[in-house]
Amino acid sequence: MQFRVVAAVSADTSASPSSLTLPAISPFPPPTRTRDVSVNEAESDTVFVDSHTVHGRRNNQPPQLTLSCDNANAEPFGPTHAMLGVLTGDGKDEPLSWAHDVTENPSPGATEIWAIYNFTEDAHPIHIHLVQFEIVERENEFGTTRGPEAWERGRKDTVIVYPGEITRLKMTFVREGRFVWHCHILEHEDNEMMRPFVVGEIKGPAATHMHPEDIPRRDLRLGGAVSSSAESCSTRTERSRAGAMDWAQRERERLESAAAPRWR
Ligand SMILES: [Cu+2]
Repeated sequence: MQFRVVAAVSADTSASPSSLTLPAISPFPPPTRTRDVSVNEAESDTVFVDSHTVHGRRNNQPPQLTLSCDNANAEPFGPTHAMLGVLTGDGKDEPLSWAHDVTENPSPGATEIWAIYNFTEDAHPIHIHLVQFEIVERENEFGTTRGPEAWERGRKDTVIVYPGEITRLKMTFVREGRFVWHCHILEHEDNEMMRPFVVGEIKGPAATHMHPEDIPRRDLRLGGAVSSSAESCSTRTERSRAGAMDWAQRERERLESAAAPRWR
């Protein structure tokens, strides 16, 4: 393609963006409830390190971690996949898979605040289907809040949630039905970082009927990564791999079964 810049052949009647006035956004009604939801990381089943006191964000970790497997105090280390979930009563993260029961069930027309707690070490673009929300504020790990960025002050359907922060959104659920919310990083959304939510009556199954214990452990690429205590670690890796293969077979059978739920 080629374009050529030439002298104007007619008067320029376009408006400068700086002189434009955008239509006002009508505010949401006052929220009737707040939901605490979470963004989480599943830790490795096969990579362990010598125990350290505070697990999680990089700046909480000691400068040297030693790979360990047989140490009784060793802790799992190395995130395998990110998930969404809720908060426990005492404020801890509770990751839930796609298959778990619906936990977010707003009434049609309800206005709610969703407080998204990001327990991971990464920022995630979180997208909520079929709803337009307002970014109310973000709260960092020290309790300091700040408003949305200049480019985030209109209605949004995706928001970046930063690590160690609470991102609060306000929205009115005008459409009834079953929708999803998820991370928009492809590798994340395709790997269980997605949850259903239902506006109004939950029709059909509340969950996919897959037992939470059957959720696959996607820790297949780490075999041999642990140098010490190789036998114990490889045994653990093999168990993890076998469990995932079993799950994959059962999932294939479930999808092929005529009785499988068809609501997706
Ligand atoms: Cu993500």
